[in-house]
Amino acid sequence: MGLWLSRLVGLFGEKEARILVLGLDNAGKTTILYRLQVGEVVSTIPTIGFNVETVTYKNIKFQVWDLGGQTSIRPYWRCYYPNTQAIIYVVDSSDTERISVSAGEFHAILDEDELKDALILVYANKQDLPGALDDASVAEGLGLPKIKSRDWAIFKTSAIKGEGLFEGLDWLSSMLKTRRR
Ligand SMILES: Nc1nc2c(ncn2[C@@H]2O[C@H](COP(=O)(O)OP(=O)(O)OP(=O)(O)O)[C@@H](O)[C@H]2O)c(=O)[nH]1
Ligand SMILES: [Mg+2]
Repeated sequence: MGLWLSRLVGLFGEKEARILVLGLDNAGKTTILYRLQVGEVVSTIPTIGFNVETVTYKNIKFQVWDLGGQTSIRPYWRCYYPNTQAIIYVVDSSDTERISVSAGEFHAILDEDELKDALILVYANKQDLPGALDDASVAEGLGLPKIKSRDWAIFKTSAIKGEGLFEGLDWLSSMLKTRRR
């Protein structure tokens, strides 16, 4: 497609965006992917490798990559970084013991040159569980308030109840629409 035509499609038609869903193992990434795609809770097993699905929302075709979060496979995340417009970083808000481990992985992502322009959407997931940290506490735990040079947002979610997920996509789609590509 010619450049002018692709710009025209970008203006009036469907826009596409490549999104990576990252976060520690058991955060709820795969559950979130299928909640967004089919609107249901699916039963999951730990992801070895990835799942990829297309979610069309607000006239944007999101190509959503859900990567496995176990320690031994986190080094492979970087293979998926090129051409990524946004990261959805998922935190198990009830896993208070590992919030600092999650923060470490999160900052490693922010430091990646290939992701320097990527939007950062954080899901403080598992809000339905007792003792879950709220969004302000998860933000604090990740060191989000100190980040001034990036576009970021945090949303409270429960993938099980289906809450908060599309509010996050609303933010992403409005941010993506203001960016020219
Ligand atoms: N209570 C509750 N459980 C959740 C929520 N989201 C996911 N889970 C559960 O958490 C467990 C792990 O979910 P997954 O979606 O497989 O986690 P993951 O982040 O994909 O894990 P890896 O593939 O190992 O990286 C499953 O038992 C889910 O049902 C939530 O919002 N609330
Ligand atoms: Mg998974």
